Amino acid sequence: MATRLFFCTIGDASTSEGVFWETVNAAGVLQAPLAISVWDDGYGISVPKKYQTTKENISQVLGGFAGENGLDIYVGKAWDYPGLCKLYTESVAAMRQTHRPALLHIQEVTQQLGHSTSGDHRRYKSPERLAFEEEFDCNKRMADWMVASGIATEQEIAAVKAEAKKTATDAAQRAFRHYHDAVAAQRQMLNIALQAVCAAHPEVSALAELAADLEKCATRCALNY
Ligand SMILES: Cc1ncc(C[n+]2csc(CCOP(=O)(O)OP(=O)(O)O)c2C)c(N)n1
Ligand SMILES: [Mg+2]
Repeated sequence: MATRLFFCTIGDASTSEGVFWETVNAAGVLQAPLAISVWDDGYGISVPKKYQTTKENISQVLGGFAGENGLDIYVGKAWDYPGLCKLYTESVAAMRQTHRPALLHIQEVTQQLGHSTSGDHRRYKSPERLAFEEEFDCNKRMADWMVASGIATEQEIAAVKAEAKKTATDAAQRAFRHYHDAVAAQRQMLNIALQAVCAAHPEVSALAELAADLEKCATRCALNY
């Protein structure tokens, strides 16, 4: 019986890459107790899975690997927290008995903003999909479950959210200030050098224009700070 299991995770679109298939195949051949979770949000960055995954369904196309001497395939919904607890408890228990690898295809993962904070998923998701993500927001659903099962109160959830927001906002401001302070220091050095050159060559009007531009830029940055 396997005493140790191994867990790895990957996004749905990343399953298109060769290393995923090599891993799935090797885990099956070696009967390595590897639990592979695929977080399926239906997109690879902004590209929908109809351009990424055959049949738009990774667990379905992996069907040929299923069963004895292969791997066990489980499907769950990302927003269904109690369902996931059950799925993982059962699949892990089975893995300890069979020593078979498992693929856990977790569907309907929702995103807060898109692939990263530098993008905006409103650019590429339909209004219907955005409405679905609002309603089935995994964090919201988990909070609802915590309240319903008495793990936390609405107030406690609100406090956690407020604290998380403050932590993120403070960190963003610190990073912004750090960046701007570094730019301002460089600008000041440039200004000192430029003033010296202007004083040495008052006849070159382009230098004075450059100094004026730099001044304007500094004022604009200070206003935006
Ligand atoms: C080996 C490798 N190939 C390509 C990329 C470029 N890349 C970054 S994210 C991404 C798509 C990821 O999609 P998915 O796995 O579904 O994650 P999601 O964007 O949904 O979080 C790709 C192709 C990379 N980072 N590494
Ligand atoms: Mg994805």
